[in-house]
Amino acid sequence: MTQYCDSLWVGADIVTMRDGRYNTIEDGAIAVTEGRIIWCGPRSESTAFQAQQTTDFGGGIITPGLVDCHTHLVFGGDRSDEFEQRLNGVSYAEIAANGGGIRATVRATREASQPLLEQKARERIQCLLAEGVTLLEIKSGYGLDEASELRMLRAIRALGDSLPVTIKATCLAAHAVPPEFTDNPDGWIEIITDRLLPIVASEKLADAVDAFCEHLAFTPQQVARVFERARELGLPVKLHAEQLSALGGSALAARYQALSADHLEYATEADVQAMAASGTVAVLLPGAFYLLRETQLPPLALFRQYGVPIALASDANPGTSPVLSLRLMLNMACTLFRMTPEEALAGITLYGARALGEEQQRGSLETGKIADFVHWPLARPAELTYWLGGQLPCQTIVKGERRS
Ligand code: DI6
Ligand code: FE
Repeated sequence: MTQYCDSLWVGADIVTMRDGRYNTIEDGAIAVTEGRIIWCGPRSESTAFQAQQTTDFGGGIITPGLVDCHTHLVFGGDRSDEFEQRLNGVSYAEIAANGGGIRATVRATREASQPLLEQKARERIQCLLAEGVTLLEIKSGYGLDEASELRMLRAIRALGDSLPVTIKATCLAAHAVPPEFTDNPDGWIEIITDRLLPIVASEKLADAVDAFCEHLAFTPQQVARVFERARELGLPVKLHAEQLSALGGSALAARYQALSADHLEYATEADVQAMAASGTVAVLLPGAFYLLRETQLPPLALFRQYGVPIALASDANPGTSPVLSLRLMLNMACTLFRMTPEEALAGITLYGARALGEEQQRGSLETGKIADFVHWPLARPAELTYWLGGQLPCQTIVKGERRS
C-alpha cells in the first residue's frame, strides 16, 4: 500500500545513533512528513513511499543533527588579553586580583545592550551551525545582577526565535559571587531564590537551572537552596560539578534528579553510582580541561562500568573554553579522555539531547523524532572525529527542510 510523505532522503548510509550506538543503516532512506521522521530504513524498502520531493545524496553518511548541550555563548567582551597575560607569566590569582577573570566578563556583559549581546552571540553561533549543530544550550551567568541576568536570558530567547536552530536556555545566576556580594554570597543566593527564579519561571525565560559548585563559587548547601527553589517552580536542574575538586556536587545533582552534571574531572565512585541511579547524564567538557591544562581525567571507566550516559559539549565561554567547534571536542574527547569515536558521537547526538531533556524529540534518527539531520560527504562517521580543524562540508536539514 502506497504511503505518502513530504520528502524522502536517500543515497547515503544512515548513522542512526539509536541506543547511543552507530546502528548504521547502509544505503538507507528517511521519510519525513510535517518535520518529523515517519520512517527510516533500507532504501530498498522505501518504494512504499510516494514523496512530494526526493533527494538523492549520491553517497556519504547522514548523522542526527549535532547537539551542543553546554555553552555560555552570550557574553560581553572577551578575555584574549588574559590568555596572553597568563602565557607571559601572570598568574590567575594576579589577574583575578586586578579584577580579571569572570568579573571582567561580568562588567563587559552588564555594559552591553541586549542587541549587542545577541549580535556577538549570533556570530559565534554561526560557527557551530556550519558544523551541523541543530540543538544548542546557552546559559546566563555573566550578568550576576537581577536585571542583567534577565537581559541575558531574553537575549537567549531572542536568538532561539531568530535562528534556524533550537536553543534551550539555562539560568546560571549561581555562576559566581557578584562583586557586590563578596562578603555575603548567601545574599545573592537569596535574590536568586526569592526574586530571580520566580520571574524566570513565570516568564518562561529558562528551560533549566544550573549552578557552579566549587570552592571559588558556591557550596553544596548554597546549590541545594537554588535547586529546592527550582524544584518548587518546576524547573529541571543541571550542575557544574567536580571541575576542580570533589565537593559531592554531582551526587547532590543526582539527589535532585538533575538532567546532567558537567565537567566531573574529580567525580568519585560514589558520585558516579548516584548519577547512575538517578539517570543523570555526565557531560564532559574537554575544551576547559585542555585550556586549563588540567591533569585529572574524568573517570571514564566508572561511567562505563555503571552505565552513566556520557555527553560532550563545547562549554564555549570566554575564560576557560573559548571554543567555537563542537567537532574539535570529538577529537579532544578521544585523544585526551580516550573515548571511542562512537561514544564521542553519541555524546553530541543522543546523550547531548538527553542532557537537555530532549531525547524523546531528537538525538537519533528514529520514527517519530524531529527530522533534524546532517549529510556529510564522508566514508565513515569516525572521520568527524579524526580530522582536526578545517571545514568539513555538510548539508544540514532542520525539521525536514534544508538549512541554507
Ligand atoms: N566553569 C568554568 O570553567 C567556567 N565557568 C564554570 O562554571 C569559567 C567561566 C569564565 O572563566 O568566564
Ligand atoms: Fe560551563
